[in-house]
Amino acid sequence: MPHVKTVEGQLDAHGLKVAIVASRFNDFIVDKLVGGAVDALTRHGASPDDLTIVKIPGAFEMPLVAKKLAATGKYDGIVCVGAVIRGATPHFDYVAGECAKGLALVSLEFGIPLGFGVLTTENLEQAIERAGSKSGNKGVDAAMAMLETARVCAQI
Ligand code: INI
Repeated sequence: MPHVKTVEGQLDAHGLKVAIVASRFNDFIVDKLVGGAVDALTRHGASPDDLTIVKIPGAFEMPLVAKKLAATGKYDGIVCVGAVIRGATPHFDYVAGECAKGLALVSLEFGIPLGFGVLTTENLEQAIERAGSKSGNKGVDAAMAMLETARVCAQI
């Protein structure tokens, strides 16, 4: 392949100010995602003093809080972690859909990197698998995606 100018983000979190928005609903799962996000960011150089965890009731409330945080201009990125687990009613679809759609809008409206670490699973077992067991930790993945995106955006 010929040499092609390539822009890519380094996974260096030094100096980054990051808000981690975490829902209390299913908190025994979400706490693992928060831990994963904090661990990933600090292992890549972020100072714990530059991280702020913001707790909210549920995934439905996440877009508004992310929007308020983005509007402060204080953060280089936002990591959103939550767990929406399907129940017996269509509630899941409304909560998960509005959460994902709203967060995408916030990211675009404010031009802020936003890691989407909200699990949307059919059952509790799938959520446990993604919160630090056999399918990894989606809080880690969301934090790393936010970090890489922040570093890419800084170069564009
Ligand atoms: N919120 C979640 O974060 N996860 C869920 O699984 C969930 N379910 O299944 O209902 C959920 N509902 C609460 C919702 O996010 C709001 O907090 C609530 O409707 C009040 O506005």
